[in-house]
Amino acid sequence: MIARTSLAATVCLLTVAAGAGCTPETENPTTTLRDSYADAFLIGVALNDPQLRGEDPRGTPIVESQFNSITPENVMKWESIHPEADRYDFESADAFVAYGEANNMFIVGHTLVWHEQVGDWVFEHPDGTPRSRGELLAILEDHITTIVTRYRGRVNGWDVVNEALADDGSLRESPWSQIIGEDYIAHAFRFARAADPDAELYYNDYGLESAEKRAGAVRLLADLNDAGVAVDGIGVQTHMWMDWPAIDDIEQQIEELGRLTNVMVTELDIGVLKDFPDQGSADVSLRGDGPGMNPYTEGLPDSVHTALADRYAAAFSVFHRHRDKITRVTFWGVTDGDSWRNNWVFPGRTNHPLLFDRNGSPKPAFNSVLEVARANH
Ligand code: 9MR
Repeated sequence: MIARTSLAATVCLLTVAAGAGCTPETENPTTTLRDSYADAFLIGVALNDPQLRGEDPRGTPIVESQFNSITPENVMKWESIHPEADRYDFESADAFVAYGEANNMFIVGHTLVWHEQVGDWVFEHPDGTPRSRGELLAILEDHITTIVTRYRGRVNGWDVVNEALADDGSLRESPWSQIIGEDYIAHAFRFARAADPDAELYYNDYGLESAEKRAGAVRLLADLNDAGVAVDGIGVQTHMWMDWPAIDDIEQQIEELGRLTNVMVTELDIGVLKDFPDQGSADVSLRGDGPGMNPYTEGLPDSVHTALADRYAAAFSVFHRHRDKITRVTFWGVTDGDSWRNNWVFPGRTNHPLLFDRNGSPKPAFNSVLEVARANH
């Protein structure tokens, strides 16, 4: 558990969570994440359903005080917003956009095209036979046009295509690539651009710290450019572990991609548990088990808090150094209890990957992120 040396420091930690600054004698003056990095990049966060309605007593004060950009963790995914061929459900997505506007936040739409969380009806006829390329393109156009038009001028940027690359940098085998072919990506960007010419359009993926996969992203951006398709930025998800990736690889990724387009860190978190089964995957469908895979069900030891704080500081030092290339850093969840990394890769697995603990209190990692900004001023 966190060792708290004085009541003043404890009060400080709690008031920071509620958005107020404080200056206990033991600490530097505290400010918020978004203010600390105001001259570097936006600081975003992914919201779950209660949070996007401002109805999470623990998370909402943190969201409204610490962040200036929001991404919907799930409610704009295909199966949520377009569950059946002739039925869209905009209720949660509407609430998300209204919440972002009410709080003057930069609003990101996530995600228009992905191979996960999309119903079989998209790719198959009711009798199970596959759709043709023409049919699937028409469905894709209807989906993107309907959603992007609805939020035209309100959603500032879209993750248009998510995770289209395999780990070796080749095009991922998915119903999108198998039925339409690799130009499904170019088509998706064209449909989105036509529906809202002023929105920023992004390609988003994980694992681009690996040179092999990143080479695929570089090829993809070049191919899109050759096809006359403008991409406004690349999202590097940055789902980290304590020992992966090397900080130098993060830096190389930002430098290399930053020469081509804007870079956004779109899904930042740092898992404190054993990476499984292979380094750098954020594949939600992974399942597995093994010894030593769930050591912190009762809380995080001080030593791991400190190591996590150091790891966050190292990452933010790189982000800050490359603030000319990075437009936004978004955390994938508000508190540890909200994180997708719990129950992954087996039920009951307890992770602690974010800056706020399960009570909504800032962790040492929160202060270390603020400290990087202070030190660089
Ligand atoms: O955090 C999301 C989790 O709640 C969902 O169950 C899961 C499947 O939709 O997606 C998680 O978010 C993923 C994101 O949309 C794309 N990159 C990987 C993220 C973590 O798996």
